[in-house]
Amino acid sequence: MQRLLNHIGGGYRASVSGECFEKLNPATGAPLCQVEIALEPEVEAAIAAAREGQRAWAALTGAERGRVLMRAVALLRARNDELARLEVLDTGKPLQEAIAVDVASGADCLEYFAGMAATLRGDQYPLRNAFAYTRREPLGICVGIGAWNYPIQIALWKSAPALACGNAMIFKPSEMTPNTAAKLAEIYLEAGVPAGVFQVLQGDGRTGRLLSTHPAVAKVSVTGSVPTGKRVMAAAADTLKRVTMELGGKSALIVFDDADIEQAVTAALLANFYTQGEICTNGTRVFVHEAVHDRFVQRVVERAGRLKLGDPLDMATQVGALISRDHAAKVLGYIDKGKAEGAECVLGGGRPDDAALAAGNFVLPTVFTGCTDDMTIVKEEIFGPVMSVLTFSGEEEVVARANATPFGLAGGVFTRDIARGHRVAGQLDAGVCWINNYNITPIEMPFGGTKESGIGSENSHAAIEHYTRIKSVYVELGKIADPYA
Ligand code: TXE
Repeated sequence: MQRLLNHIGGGYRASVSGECFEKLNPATGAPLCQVEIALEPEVEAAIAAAREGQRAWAALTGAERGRVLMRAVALLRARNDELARLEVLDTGKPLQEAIAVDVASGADCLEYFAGMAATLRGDQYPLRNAFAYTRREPLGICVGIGAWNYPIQIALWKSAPALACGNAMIFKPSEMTPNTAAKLAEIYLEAGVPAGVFQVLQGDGRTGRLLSTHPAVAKVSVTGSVPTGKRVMAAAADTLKRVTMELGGKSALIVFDDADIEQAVTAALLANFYTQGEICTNGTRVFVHEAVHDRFVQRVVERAGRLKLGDPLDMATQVGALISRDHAAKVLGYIDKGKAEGAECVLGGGRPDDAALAAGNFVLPTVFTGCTDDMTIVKEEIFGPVMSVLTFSGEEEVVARANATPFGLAGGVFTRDIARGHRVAGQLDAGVCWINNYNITPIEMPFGGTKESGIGSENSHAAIEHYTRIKSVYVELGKIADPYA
């Protein structure tokens, strides 16, 4: 079986301990590869290589860095389908999604920041007999810690702005999805990014912890669960590292009685069943105005019931396998809780009974109606294909209920009333809101959560702030005002 090594200093290196774990295919349960775990010696080697690589990388002009990164964009696009297949083997998501979105959106992100590299600049401040200017400087060594739902996209959302700004990045993919980040390291090298500037350390929480406590690391950007985010932030506090946290959510999708119901149904399907529901921004609390509830539910059930679940490598498949056996068991546990707490399961509600899928981590698209705010399925992040439908009658009421959660990642509002759309979006306690759409994350738009869903924004100009520091330089043009004269 293939053994995946850490990618350090421009190549694959065997680890000192040789400790490894087995990565399974979520759709079949079959072993995919052995993965070596990076521990102290590998972390130290990566830090040393990053120091050296970053010096050379930061010495280039932004335009020069951008040119190199553009070559990586071309390589990513040329290898789109091959990388998408690898992503499907790791994640269990449908190939049609991985081909259309995962690698392509990552490449778009890299293209955006490669273009921006040449535009980085400081400001100038006129003063009395003096002036000051600012330099926008890279932070040095940044660490990216990834989740398993969008592995290569996450690796690119973090590394693209980091590298464009002249930093080095050590990236630790989720132990569930080790493969595409390693390919990205190869692609960056082939494009001409110096050795040490983008490295991949494989491993679990131990590797992540070693990286997020290392004194040479200036910044840690994590995508993962809320508990992990809190642990990393605490670990990073000791050396006052900067942090960006992209964590979980339990977002509200609000459908008013004047909405285009068919559009709202499409959005609700995207917000709950795309990538088997394993998306942090998902609108899993679907608040539907009581006047349109029955029509909405009828169409959701009709359309969700037609979604094709099956082998993720089949281009016709629309719902794939969940990431792991444990995770599928957790999602099924939530479904059981929903039933036990009195919600009505109107679609799905278990595993498919197709014997060909028995070895994979498949869960049927599931819809609950009659949900109330205090139910476990309405309060906790499930991270699977489970939609909870709630009813409401008034705007103020629904905004208050939508905000009654410790999470603050995203929200959606469907209405034909322009003023109400903006008013509700303005009142939602969330980092990202969509009016008459859901889960669309163009690279030009800042992305990130508030409350326990996160800190800082990825993408857009906002990411540049997170991967650079400002240095002020004061320039005297006259004589020093001397208090001792
Ligand atoms: O996340 P973890 P997992 C949510 C979702 C899911 C849950 C668990 O609810 O069910 O998180 O997913 C690394 N120091 N999201 O297990 O455990 C770890 O190795 C440093 C939301 O993947 O948080 C992995 O690389 N790093 C999310 C990464 O952190 C540590 C997408 C995330 O792992 C660490 C996926 C430590 N102490 C899951 N402990 C989203 N926001 O999109 C773990 N890690």
